Amino acid sequence: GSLAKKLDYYSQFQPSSLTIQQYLDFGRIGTAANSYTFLKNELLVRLANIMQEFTLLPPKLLQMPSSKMVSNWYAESFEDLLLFEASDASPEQVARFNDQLTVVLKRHAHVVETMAEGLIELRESDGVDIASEKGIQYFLDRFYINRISIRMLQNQHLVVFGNVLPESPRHVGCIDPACDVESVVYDAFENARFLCDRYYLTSPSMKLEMHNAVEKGKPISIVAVPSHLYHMMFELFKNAMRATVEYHGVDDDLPDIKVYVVKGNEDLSIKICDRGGGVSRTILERLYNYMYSTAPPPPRDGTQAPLAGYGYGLPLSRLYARYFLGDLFLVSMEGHGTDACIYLKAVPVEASEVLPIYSTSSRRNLTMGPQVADWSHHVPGQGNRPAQS
Ligand code: W6P
Repeated sequence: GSLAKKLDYYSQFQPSSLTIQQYLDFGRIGTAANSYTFLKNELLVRLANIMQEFTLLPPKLLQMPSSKMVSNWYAESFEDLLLFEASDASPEQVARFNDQLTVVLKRHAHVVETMAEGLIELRESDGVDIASEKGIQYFLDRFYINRISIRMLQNQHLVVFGNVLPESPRHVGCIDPACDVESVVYDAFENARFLCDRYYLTSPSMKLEMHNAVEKGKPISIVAVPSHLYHMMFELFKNAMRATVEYHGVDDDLPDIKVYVVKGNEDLSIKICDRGGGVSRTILERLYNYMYSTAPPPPRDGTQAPLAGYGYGLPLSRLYARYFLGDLFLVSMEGHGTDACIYLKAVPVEASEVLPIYSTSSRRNLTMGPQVADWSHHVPGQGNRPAQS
């Protein structure tokens, strides 16, 4: 139909990555009309690029009611935005567009939970082979980073040119041009600690060291989206606290969680070190795995949800870090503790959006069947496998 034609058309274009500096400049000196003209095209391009990949998911997953719901939301929003394709940038159109963006944002509010239900449905209905699991992991990383980027564009437009209020007068949209890293760290720590105390009746303390290697002795501030940084820190603190309390027991003295924040010329680095006993490398890999991390929601019978360990906290936190060319790593020593490292670009012109592009190579990554092993090792219980052609 005409929807499929438009999808084909818009998915031929690569999304335009913006740097955080460009977001900032546009928020300061851009006009509503220019923002509207850029956005109505760019949103269609970003939506089309990911909708094409959606169709390459394992058919079994696509048939699940939750996946169908999510896919329908994307189709509805794509069609809603197509209505503005040929319209001018008059104040009336811009106002209508802003109302439409508000509807779209709301429609997609629960995409992550709904996709997670789809995975549960899939697992319960039939189980997942390793090739499908790899395809799903590859897709969801791209799908969620695409979603982060689309919501960033929409929020930014609505705060700067619509009637959504900024968090503070200093903010440009959801960007803080002078984000005070120390206060975000304390904020995330205090809120994680509140949950930890409520759940375990105890919590570890934090030791924080700040090193500004660029402007020695000055507080560390960067251009950043504070809500993204908060999300990552809160998630890592919950995990570090849970490990610490569970490894040492509620009656023991708990070792501090040590946090280092360093600003260099290129990187802003944060390391969160716990002495919660660590995890083996086998388990560490699973922490980013959407399939493994998908547990049914905790019963609503008054039993408290555990502090951490369910849901998509870690894989999503890594996507928030990667979104503007940063990254998140976990380094663990089983029997001792875990270090979590976040790297962010300290220079706003270098912090560029990382966006999935629909192409033959993404198609291959999503649909390729199991590949013949090209590394040999012993698999317990299977002996050595016969050679395959
Ligand atoms: C752990 C497991 C983990 C994940 C993320 C952050 C900290 C920690 N500590 O033991």
